[in-house]
Amino acid sequence: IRLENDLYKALENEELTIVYQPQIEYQTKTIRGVEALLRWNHPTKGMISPDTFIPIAEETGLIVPIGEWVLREACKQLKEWHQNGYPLITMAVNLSVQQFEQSQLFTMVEHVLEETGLSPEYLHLEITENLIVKNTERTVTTMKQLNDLGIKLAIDDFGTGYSSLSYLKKLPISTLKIDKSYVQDMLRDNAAITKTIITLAHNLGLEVIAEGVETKELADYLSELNCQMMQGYFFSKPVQSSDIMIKYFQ
Ligand code: G
Ligand code: G
Ligand code: MN
Ligand code: NA
Repeated sequence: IRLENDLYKALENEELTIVYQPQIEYQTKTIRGVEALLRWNHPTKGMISPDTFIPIAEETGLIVPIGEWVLREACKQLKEWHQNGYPLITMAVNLSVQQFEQSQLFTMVEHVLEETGLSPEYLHLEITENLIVKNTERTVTTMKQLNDLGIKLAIDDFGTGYSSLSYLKKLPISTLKIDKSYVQDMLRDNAAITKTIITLAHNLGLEVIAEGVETKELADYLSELNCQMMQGYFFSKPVQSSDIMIKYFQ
């Protein structure tokens, strides 16, 4: 209850910040995008992980204003980088199921893009298989509207949910993000699941991103398997926007 009350104040007290994790094309060693990840700098408890407070935000409905804030800040940041002449990278933002249950989600996203002047093609929205399992008329309509506008949809933590695969042909999905648990298992088992996801993505004409890449050995292995897009501590932890500039745009 305490944390819940604190979270109500966190937005207006400007205790929330966003860090960015690069998405790297390994073959060319270039940054192609970043993922925006929320952080809460609590006044007395210090940094609180999203794994702790996102569930509270989802239960209380606070994820709706918080999610809108993240989207606006992330789009503003990317537009600023583009305007400064930095590489035309993309911005990935995580969306919770509760945000999709809002009938205004599409209008909100459209409005944020207009307001920030960011072109929709640079925005990637990450959803999970939980949303796919729901498969309500509203979620399907919203996904199609977002896609029609030019926004790309990525399935986060792919392979960890309980959905069937048929949605990949029916819904406008652009990208599969291989969950870090599969990526990190690759060197221990025969990489069967990761290999299968990469092949599945290629056969369906989807992009594939490996998450949780922590070593060069893993990066080289993924590259051999024709998965070039990677995200993970081997390249960078999620960092402040200024660190992205210093490290990648100079
Ligand atoms: O960044 P890690 O940095 O600890 O993120 C932990 C979890 O929190 C991940 O599952 C991530 O998807 C989720 N998360 C981080 N930022 C956001 C956000 O802005 N919105 C939502 N819905 N989830 C987020
Ligand atoms: O949105 P998603 O559930 O994919 O959130 C990504 C999570 O993975 C965040 O908590 C982020 O900080 C974390 N992460 C990113 N790269 C690595 C990595 O290389 N190793 C591990 N263990 N976690 C990572
Ligand atoms: Mn994510
Ligand atoms: Na993930």
